[in-house]
Amino acid sequence: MTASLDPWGRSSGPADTGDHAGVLGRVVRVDRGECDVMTAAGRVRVLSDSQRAQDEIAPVTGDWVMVGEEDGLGDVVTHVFDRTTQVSRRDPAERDLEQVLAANVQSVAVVHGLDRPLPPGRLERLLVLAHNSGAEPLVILTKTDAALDDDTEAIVRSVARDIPVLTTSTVDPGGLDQLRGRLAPSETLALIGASGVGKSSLVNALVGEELLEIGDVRESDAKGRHTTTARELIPLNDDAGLILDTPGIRAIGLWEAEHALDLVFGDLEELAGACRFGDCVHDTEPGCAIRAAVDDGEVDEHRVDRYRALVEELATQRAREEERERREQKGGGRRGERRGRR
Ligand SMILES: Nc1nc2c(ncn2[C@@H]2O[C@H](COP(=O)(O)OP(=O)(O)OP(=O)(O)O)[C@@H](O)[C@H]2O)c(=O)[nH]1
Ligand SMILES: [Mg+2]
Ligand SMILES: [Zn+2]
Repeated sequence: MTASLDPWGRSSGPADTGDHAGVLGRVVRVDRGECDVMTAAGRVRVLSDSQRAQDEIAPVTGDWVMVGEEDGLGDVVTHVFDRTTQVSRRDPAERDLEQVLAANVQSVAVVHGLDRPLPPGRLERLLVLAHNSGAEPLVILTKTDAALDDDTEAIVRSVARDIPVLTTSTVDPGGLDQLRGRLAPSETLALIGASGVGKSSLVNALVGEELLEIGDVRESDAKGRHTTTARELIPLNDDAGLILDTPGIRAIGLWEAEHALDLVFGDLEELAGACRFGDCVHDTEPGCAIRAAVDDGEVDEHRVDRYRALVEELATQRAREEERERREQKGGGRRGERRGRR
């Protein structure tokens, strides 16, 4: 079987569909226990309870899957193909679990509405999360028509360093064309960001119709109302790829993202290589190259603080994870073990 069964005839499927029985499709929407899968025969609603059925990982939006019939259950996801990328965070409800937000995307856009400020720490986290997925990160600043008269855009550009920053609005065809131009027909772009920043509005503007529900924002601080509740994959016009819209995220817990810190903190990681002690935490150790750079006014102390906090958070989480694995090995393993992705 080849990827020619791709439902849209353009979004590249799994490299090898192997000998799995059933029908190939891509998950376009996930709700509790059920999901919509686009197959060559159209969109089907299926049970996504593959964890129980297959002792497998649960499918998420963007996954390539096989759909088959199961006695008494109807259509179910019978297999989830390995992901080329996955956007994930620490589950806000269960701190020791990974929550996958999107799969098989080629780029991840951190979306921000210029009608509100963006704390640098929040952007740094979102960018690390985006980069950690294995996909290309970018920043989309929307609502240029309603922008606060402040320096948000400048702050964003300084935090983003080498990452592309696009500015647009739902009433700016130029910005929208630029965005369309970045997305090859076979590619998927995931949108992440806080509620109310204009993710779904952006999708509607790109599609050219009011496909997704849009919510207003609170007047006092432009906070959104969590209008979007499911992660959904939307194909744009034939020559413009697919977009994956997500609900606004509040908690941006990073998950096993140590190696992704270099995207926004590459200069600090390089400096750290010159610290006298290999395990320097850049606090009060003698011979700390990062502290020296702060003293010389070369790097911003607050940025160093945020970097140190992230390093520590990830190390703590890693230690907990290792401890849990040790416990589980003693206990004889568990069902539904999370699959490695790299
Ligand atoms: N002026 C202006 N308003 C916009 C623009 N884009 C979105 N909005 C408004 O911003 C509000 C929130 O838009 P949504 O698209 O629902 O935001 P969202 O990011 O999808 O929010 P959640 O689904 O809650 O995560 C709505 O009132 C939109 O009309 C824009 O470019 N300009
Ligand atoms: Mg939305
Ligand atoms: Zn140091």
